[in-house]
Amino acid sequence: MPPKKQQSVKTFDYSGLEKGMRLQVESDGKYYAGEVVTVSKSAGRSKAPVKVSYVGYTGYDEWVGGDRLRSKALQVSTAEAGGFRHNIKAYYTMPQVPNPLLVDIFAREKGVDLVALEKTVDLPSLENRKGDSQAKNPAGQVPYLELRDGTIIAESIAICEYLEEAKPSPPLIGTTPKQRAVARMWQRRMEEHFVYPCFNGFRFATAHPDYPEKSGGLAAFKDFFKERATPENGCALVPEAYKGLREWSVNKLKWLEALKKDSKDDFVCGKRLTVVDIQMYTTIKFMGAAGEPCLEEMKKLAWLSAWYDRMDARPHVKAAIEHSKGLLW
Ligand SMILES: N[C@@H](CCC(=O)N[C@@H](CS)C(=O)NCC(=O)O)C(=O)O
Repeated sequence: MPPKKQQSVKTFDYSGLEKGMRLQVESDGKYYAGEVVTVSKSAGRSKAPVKVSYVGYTGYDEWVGGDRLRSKALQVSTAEAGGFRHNIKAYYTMPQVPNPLLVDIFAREKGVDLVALEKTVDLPSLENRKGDSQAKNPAGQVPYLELRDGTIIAESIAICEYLEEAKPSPPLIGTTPKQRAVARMWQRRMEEHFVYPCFNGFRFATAHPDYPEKSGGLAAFKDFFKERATPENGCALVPEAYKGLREWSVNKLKWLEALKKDSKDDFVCGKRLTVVDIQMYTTIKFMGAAGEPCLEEMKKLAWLSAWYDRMDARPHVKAAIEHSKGLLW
């Protein structure tokens, strides 16, 4: 028997539609000129969230879904039947550590339930660096997704991009090329000059004789990366660089503060939450709890401190932090 043809299911992102916008509305198989009256965010209206009026006809306003609309502002993505989440077989993670926490918060903010797909990989026992886990993700780290067709998607930002494309709404990168480019610009800036100097400052410090007494840090992490950041794994530890890397990451926080302190921005990328806020938040949260200087230094910076409190207060962030309890908090 030939394989069953998979049915195509469309997902609509209505966030680009605004009151008064002109669009085309289908009625009885014909498209008419219409106008957006309102866009509802209520769950009860999710199948037909757009109230439209027909231009030139009064009294025919109705609630419709994306299947009956044509507009450049309406984003449409096609997932296989059952939705894209159905295509994810497992989510390999250890919720207590920063990169999984980034993906966890991103998924929760998007309304994607990854928790039900979680398979915990035990990092302390090096489970991630051997056997099945290492075979699946040769980079030897978490998090990563395993799709039903066997594809592995590792690298936290690649996972976030995948979730964003598969479920565009609510957007955490962007709905237009310009929005996406601006969000990615901020993400790369802060990753290059804050997140990775901070991560490597931590990794290298744990391998230095100063650690933890003179350097600050936690005894439990002493030499944690000795069998991980090895030449065989394509890595190196450069213990003597730890102070410079810490300084670099804190300098970038100060740089961001100087740019933002007189702004009305609530988020790094401007007025909306994007992936960079989540990546920075999870880095500061974990590294601060691990005794790295970024949290204490950030508390001296007014805009960043207020931003961090805003992130902390988000219901999905709180839920993810609760889920990640047991190691450093
Ligand atoms: N570039 C990777 C980094 C992943 C990463 O650093 N994972 C850490 C946990 S936050 C890990 O698996 N550490 C254990 C190890 O390196 O052995 C990503 O963005 O996902």
